[in-house]
Amino acid sequence: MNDLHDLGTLQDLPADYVDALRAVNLVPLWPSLRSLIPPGAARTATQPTCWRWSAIRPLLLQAGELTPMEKAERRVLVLANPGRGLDNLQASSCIYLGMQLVLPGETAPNHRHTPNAARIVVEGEGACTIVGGEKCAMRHGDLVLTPTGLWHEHRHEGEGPFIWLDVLDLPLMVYLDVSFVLQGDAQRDPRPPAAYGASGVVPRINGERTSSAHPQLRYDWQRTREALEALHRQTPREQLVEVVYVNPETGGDCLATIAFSAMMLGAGEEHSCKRMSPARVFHVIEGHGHAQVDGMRIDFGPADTFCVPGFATLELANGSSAKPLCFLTADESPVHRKLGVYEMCNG
Ligand code: 1HN
Repeated sequence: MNDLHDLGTLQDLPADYVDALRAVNLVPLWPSLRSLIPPGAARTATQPTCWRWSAIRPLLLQAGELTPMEKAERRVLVLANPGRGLDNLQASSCIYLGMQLVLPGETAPNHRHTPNAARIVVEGEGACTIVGGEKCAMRHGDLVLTPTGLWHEHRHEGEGPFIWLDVLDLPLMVYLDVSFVLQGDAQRDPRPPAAYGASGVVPRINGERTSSAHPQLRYDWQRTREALEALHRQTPREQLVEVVYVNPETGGDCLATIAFSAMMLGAGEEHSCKRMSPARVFHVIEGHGHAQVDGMRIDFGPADTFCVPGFATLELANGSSAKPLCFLTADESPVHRKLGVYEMCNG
């Protein structure tokens, strides 16, 4: 059924015919058809890639010496996938990754933009992100959301460098021609989070429940880790221990385009993961081990980040016989689901 004819190339046509077409902005489909819809399986330019913390950290600290915040607005080194062209600043088709540095006393100015963003805290103490007037503390392993359209700025009131991993749907927004930013004045008198900070409760003001499209912006790593540990205790060894970051009001993905999860592999555990269509990014919160991504071995340790292309085979192994291995992951599944392709690709 998938035995299709070779459709040839543009060179099979007379050059003056192709020129006549192009002169009136026409192009024949058939020479491109097989690469546009390859028979049987999709293709991706995304390559399995690992970005090592030991390589990133010194270069990022150097950026802190070379480039003041006023010259950068956001002082970031982008984790670019070589298969997609480094200058395209893409980890995968929809996901952008960057490691951002804020130094003590610095502020990354207030702005809002169409791309959805999230931060995973890697190193440091005493910084915060103010998102939509809410002051979100940032501690190691926390996930802090900056959904589309919300004002956000970063402040570092502690000591030493502060570093986090930015995860954005920027490539998608750029592709859709909707990527833009608005600058704003600093947000005054930010309030602490009032909803879902601890117990799943939300404020009621004058008898009415408050409502927000994104009721929870900060997900505390220590609480997530406790949930993973509890789940690990009650899960059979062959089953992967994973929790998904949800919007607590809807139960849906916490951002519209990128899904986030946390994973724990107990001491000595290994897992073969299901092949999935969405590309996926893994960031190591604690522990070390290795992955086989389409047969390519990636060794990783704390704060390393690696990317698994869509449809790739994936095996994960904890390299420690004593300690757990924990990841935060980000993947493109919300886009695949909304486009209706998820079922056909992963059925
Ligand atoms: C952005 O707004 C931030 O707010 C970080 O920290 C990285 C990359 C591209 C476009 C906007 C931030 C970004 C970004």
